[in-house]
Amino acid sequence: MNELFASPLVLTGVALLLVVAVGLLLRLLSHRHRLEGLEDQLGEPRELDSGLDESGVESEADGLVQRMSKGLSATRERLVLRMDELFRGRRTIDEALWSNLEELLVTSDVGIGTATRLLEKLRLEADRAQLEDSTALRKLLQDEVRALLSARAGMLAMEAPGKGPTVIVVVGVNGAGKTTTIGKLAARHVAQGKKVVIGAGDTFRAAAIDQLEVWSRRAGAEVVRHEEGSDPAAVTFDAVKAGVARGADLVICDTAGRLHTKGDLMDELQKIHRVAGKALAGAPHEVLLVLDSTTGQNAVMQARQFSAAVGVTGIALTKLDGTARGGVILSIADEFEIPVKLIGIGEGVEDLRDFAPEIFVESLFGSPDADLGRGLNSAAAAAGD
Ligand SMILES: Nc1nc2c(ncn2[C@@H]2O[C@H](COP(=O)(O)OP(=O)(O)OP(=O)(O)O)[C@@H](O)[C@H]2O)c(=O)[nH]1
Ligand SMILES: [Mg+2]
Repeated sequence: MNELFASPLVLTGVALLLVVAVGLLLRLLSHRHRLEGLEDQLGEPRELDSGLDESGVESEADGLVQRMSKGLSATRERLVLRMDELFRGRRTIDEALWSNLEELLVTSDVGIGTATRLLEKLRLEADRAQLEDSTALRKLLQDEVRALLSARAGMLAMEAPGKGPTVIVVVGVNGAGKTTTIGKLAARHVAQGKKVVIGAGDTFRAAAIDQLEVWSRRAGAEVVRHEEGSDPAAVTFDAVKAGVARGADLVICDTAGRLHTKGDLMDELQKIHRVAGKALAGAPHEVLLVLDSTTGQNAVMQARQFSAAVGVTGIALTKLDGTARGGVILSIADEFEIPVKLIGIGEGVEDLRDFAPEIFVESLFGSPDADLGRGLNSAAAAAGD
């Protein structure tokens, strides 16, 4: 009797084990397959030049300004070349010129409030200096833009070596470029000899976790991941703890692309923030808001909503390449006291830059004589100083 019971039981047990084993194997294979597919999409990995020499200074100023200049060409066309057209047809400064200039700034995504403030300052300056020639006005505008952006530039807050990892939580709406920026940032720090742990806190989609894992592999960073659908705050907690335990220099936490209009999603970000602080006192050291510059004034609205919900400490402005809407950076600098720390100028691993207003303005405007070649060289020299 016992034997009769035992054998079907044993058989069922073995069958169940086999099913579980095959299931696990299939899952593993499909995971690998998905990662390989993603790697193919991302293309061949490229060697990363950190862009810094031994003393941490940008070593390739020439290349940098040229890349920036190329990346900003659409914004330059919309903003600066149209402005030059305006000035070319009108040597003297009159009311029509002011009003055309305002229209030009507003249609270049500078935003009406910022455009008005900028032009008011410019008028005062022009009156004070008794300017009559529109070319001098161009130079003045360039100086004002430089001053505005310089007031809002900043570097990522990195903890001193030996003080435990710097923790960065990266937030932003769907598709803004969070994961890509994390990948680039991780690669840059690994290239500088730092140990980097990445927390896959966007748990809403398995593909998001995989995408981050591919970037991490490329970058040479470690990834902490949970199952799809798990609690993002728990991933963040584990990633920060892992960073501390493994002696990492940097822990970067991804979050899901959130609909900024939904309050409960912002609650979740606040929870992630709190939990990071529980895992390591003082964390997160940065809350980096990623904004997509191609969305123009929408990016300004996102900055408003995210900074009201979580203490945003820095902005990464992505996709400045190939968009004519880069003028939005002026709005962001004007309306918020949050520094722009990083800019994205392409999809490649090396296409992330610290925001350097001097180089940015030079790349955008060229030299005051509209001699781009000379402008590029002088910016390169300045960056090499
Ligand atoms: N041209 C350009 N494309 C970029 C840049 N940064 C990101 N992208 C692209 O923008 C798309 C979205 O980037 P992701 O990093 O996946 O955005 P995300 O914010 O993580 O999106 P979700 O995970 O959906 O919330 C990808 O196709 C990136 O390659 C940039 O600086 N320039
Ligand atoms: Mg993502």
